[in-house]
Amino acid sequence: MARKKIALIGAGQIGGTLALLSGLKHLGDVVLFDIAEGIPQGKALDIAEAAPVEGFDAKLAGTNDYKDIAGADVVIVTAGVPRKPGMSRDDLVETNAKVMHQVGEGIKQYCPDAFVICITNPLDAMVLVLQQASGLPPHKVCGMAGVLDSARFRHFLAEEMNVSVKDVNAFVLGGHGDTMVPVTRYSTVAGIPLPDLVEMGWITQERVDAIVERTRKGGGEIVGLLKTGSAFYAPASSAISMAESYLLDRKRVLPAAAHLTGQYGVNDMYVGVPVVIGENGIERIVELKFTDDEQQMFNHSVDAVRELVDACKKLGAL
Ligand code: A3D
Repeated sequence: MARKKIALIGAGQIGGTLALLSGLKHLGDVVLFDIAEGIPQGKALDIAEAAPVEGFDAKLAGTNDYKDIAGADVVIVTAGVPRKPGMSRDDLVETNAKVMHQVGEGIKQYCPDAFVICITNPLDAMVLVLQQASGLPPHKVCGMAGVLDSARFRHFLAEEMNVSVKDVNAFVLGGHGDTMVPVTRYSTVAGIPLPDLVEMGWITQERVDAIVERTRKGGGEIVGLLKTGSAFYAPASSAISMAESYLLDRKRVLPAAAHLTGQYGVNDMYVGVPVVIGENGIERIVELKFTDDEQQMFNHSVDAVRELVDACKKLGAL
């Protein structure tokens, strides 16, 4: 059986980490694409030279030519600009929408059968621009944010309760911004929901509230520390778990920005919801029953995404 091919559009901080993780996890051959000359070539060669030490056989190539992504099974898109301190994700709309158009054209021409995962911010709007520009069916194009936001939530909860991160499950839904919705009722430790853990005295409601707030601002916390860019290790790990679920048909249930057609009362927009990812891409959208409070928070988050989509429409990007 031929090796799978993973195309990484954008060879920056996340792109380079994605390439290394793809090698370490034996996902397939990797092509790193970037408009910057030398960067994708240099990173590909550097990671190829790690392969004998790590013991993986993937071929790694760097390129500035879209034709080299031909036939890719998975495309992960990080092309664009990240946030600097003081910037919100929304400040990136104009620049990154143009980039999504170029990337969409490249995908349309060279790998129309790929499963595409967008990471470029502002995520929920950029994935819609990318899907439309690529012409791929919506179930083959999704956005990574929920796995990362949930991983942040899981990390903070595990640290607080002094338990293994493996046993902490959590869902963060809605748009990838400060209005995202960490759903505490569906967040568990070994199957025990957070509200029960509060009753059991494992964690106080005040700490849960503080962790929800820290999760919402998790990206900004890292931007503030790094000063020159945004998070890249955890975003790369998160996207790789989605790619793996597609390539290995694992049918994992993960939060992802998916194209909604009426679910959760949302139409023709990408918003973070739980989905099943398998060999057919986004195979199912899981519709949770929200409480009134949760529905209100979710609607508020969807409104923030709608504003970004409208901004893209004004710019002529959609
Ligand atoms: P960075 O290290 O700057 O890499 C971006 C790369 O894109 C650079 O190497 C650029 O040369 C390249 N690039 C720019 N324009 C183009 C183009 N037209 N075609 C191809 N390549 C191009 O950024 P990063 O890797 O840290 O972040 C990448 C994106 O991910 C940014 O938009 C971030 O805001 C976003 N991000 C999203 C999340 C989510 O959870 C959704 C988390 C972290 C970062």
